[in-house]
Amino acid sequence: EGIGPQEYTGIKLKVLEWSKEAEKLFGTKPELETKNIYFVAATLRPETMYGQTNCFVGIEINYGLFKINEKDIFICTHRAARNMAFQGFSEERGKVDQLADVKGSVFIGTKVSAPLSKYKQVYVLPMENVLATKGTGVVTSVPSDSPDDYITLMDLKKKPEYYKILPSWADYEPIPIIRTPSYGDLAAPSVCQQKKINSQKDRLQLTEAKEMVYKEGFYNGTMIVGDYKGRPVQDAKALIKDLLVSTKQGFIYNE
Ligand code: A2H
Repeated sequence: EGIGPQEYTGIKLKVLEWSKEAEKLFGTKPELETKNIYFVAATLRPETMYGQTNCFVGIEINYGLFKINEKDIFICTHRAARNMAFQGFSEERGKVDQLADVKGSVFIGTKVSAPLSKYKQVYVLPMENVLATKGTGVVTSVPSDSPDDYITLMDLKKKPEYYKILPSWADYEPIPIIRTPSYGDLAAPSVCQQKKINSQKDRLQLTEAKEMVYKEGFYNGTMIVGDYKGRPVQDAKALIKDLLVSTKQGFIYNE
């Protein structure tokens, strides 16, 4: 990470059906009934959104429901909502309108729709390494191209009861979306296997894997799905970011 602001693409994952716990808290609130509620994830790789298989939150992290305007409510950390309020998201500059404050665990099992993904509905699942201090505190998961996302999804598939999830919530396969000369069409799974990474606790190995996959994807990757199929990732990245923003499925978020 360099000096100066980091530009993320914010991705809006619309709530389709609350988890049992969230339903108890929010399902009967009249002020939420007519609203569009979104988990907002921050990503550096908008071109990978075709491969989303789920959405991650930290179970111990505090999240808020924030009123953005008359129609829309965002779920993210307070820190991110405050930054957004200073970036022109709220009606009044710097004003944060928080409707609820809950731990991430409440959301596990919530069904959402992820923009551009081949899967029409995906689930909110727990990840151990989500930082409350980065992005929105919500991470959208692309196991084909993110070693962190891949290994976390494998952990969840292996030990659903330990993570307190239903096996069906993690029953999604990585989608081949980018072709690379060195690691094929599923770069993250291929590098994780090559480096014999076993779980999301292998932090050092994962950091290396992340670097390898990121570089190969960015410099040598070609899109094999979606609106810019056949284009190099280097060109597709900005085009897909613009597509997400112009269709209001995403937005630019700086920090
Ligand atoms: B990336 P940087 Cl396919 N805690 O998006 C932990 N990780 C977070 C986070 C948080 N609070 N907020 C965002 N991130 C993840 C896609 C992706 C990402 C792919 C490959 C690599 C990759 C799908 N997940 O990131 O520290 C998000 O995951 C590798 C760096 O600001 C976001 O982009 O550089 C990235 O980390 C931002 O990390």
